[in-house]
Amino acid sequence: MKKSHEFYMNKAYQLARRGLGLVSPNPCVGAILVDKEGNIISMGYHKYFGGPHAEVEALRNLDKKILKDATLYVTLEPCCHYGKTPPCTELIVSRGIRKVVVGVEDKNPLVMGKGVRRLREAGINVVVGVMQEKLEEFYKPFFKYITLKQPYITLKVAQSLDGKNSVKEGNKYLVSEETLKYVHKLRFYSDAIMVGINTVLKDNPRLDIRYGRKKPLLKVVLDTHGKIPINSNIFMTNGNVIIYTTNIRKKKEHDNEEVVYIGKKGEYCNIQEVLCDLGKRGIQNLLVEGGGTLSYELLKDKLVDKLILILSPYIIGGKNYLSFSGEGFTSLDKSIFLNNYFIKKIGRDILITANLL
Ligand code: AOF
Ligand code: ZN
Repeated sequence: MKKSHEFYMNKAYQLARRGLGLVSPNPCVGAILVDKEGNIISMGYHKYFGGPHAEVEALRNLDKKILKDATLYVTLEPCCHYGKTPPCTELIVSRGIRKVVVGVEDKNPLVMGKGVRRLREAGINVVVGVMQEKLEEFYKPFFKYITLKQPYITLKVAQSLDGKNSVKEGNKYLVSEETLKYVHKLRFYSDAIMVGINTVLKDNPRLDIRYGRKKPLLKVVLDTHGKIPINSNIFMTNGNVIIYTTNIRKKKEHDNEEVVYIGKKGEYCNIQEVLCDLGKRGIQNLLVEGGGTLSYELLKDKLVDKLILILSPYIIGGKNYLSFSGEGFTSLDKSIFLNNYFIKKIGRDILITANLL
């Protein structure tokens, strides 16, 4: 039996999600083909960077006779340009498909409505904007990257109820096992993970993926004065490390290390310069994991796209280990206010997520 556009688009979206963490800086895209009775006859998704697009995967090995009456559902507007792969619009036209349902228009300047126009010019019936809101949200990182060449920034902070991210004898995790698994999934979905030097000095984190699916992660440290110890754990784990510093005496000391000299802004590395450099390197999803100074500075400069705040039900007290430090805002008007947020419980912890931009 035939189902709604939303039903099939949701299937395509679930497929698209399988590419999370694997296709960047390209977008995750899913496509399904439905026959005139409403049966799903084929599916495809973008599996790896530079690989075939979702539409190509879905149309593979199908007879033209079947395609003539089929509807193609695709989460993102089909491309109409020659990139690493040929335009999907031409494939769709040449295979004789007569109906295409698109989730959202692509904001890639090379496409931006031109894909839909090309299909319509070829006489194809095109519907645009199914599950639009959800997909606009899903493609935020890709749309930011492709229009501004800057990474989408997710700030993840795990803290006690009273806003402390550690304790003096900090040898145990603040958060539960379930939360750790969630955090490692967030890492998998990211292209790079960034911390400030104080986090390296205090916690000596590994910043790798230890739960679930694994991949090498690019680790980024903002180390204004070039203080990172040579034997820090992040050099010992899988993946490269970039140290951004203003200190030209700081030299590369490991095979997996790159030192990038940048300018200063106030007391710190010029973060805009860092973000442009990461964008040039194809980093679309940047996960920031503290510490207090970096978290505060990013919020103050309105650079955080998404905040993920994890509250672990401890009260620690004291003056140290603040998960947001820096100078602090001097009035509520200037402070960060979450207009809209979403709350969920994971294990014994509370997860708050909010879009800030
Ligand atoms: C993808 N996968 O399934 C779709 C994309 O260099 P190319 O040929 O891989 O083209 C990349 C662009 O194609 C990308 O920026 C996006 O605008 C469009 N659609 N890309 O990687 C897909 N449908
Ligand atoms: Zn394409």
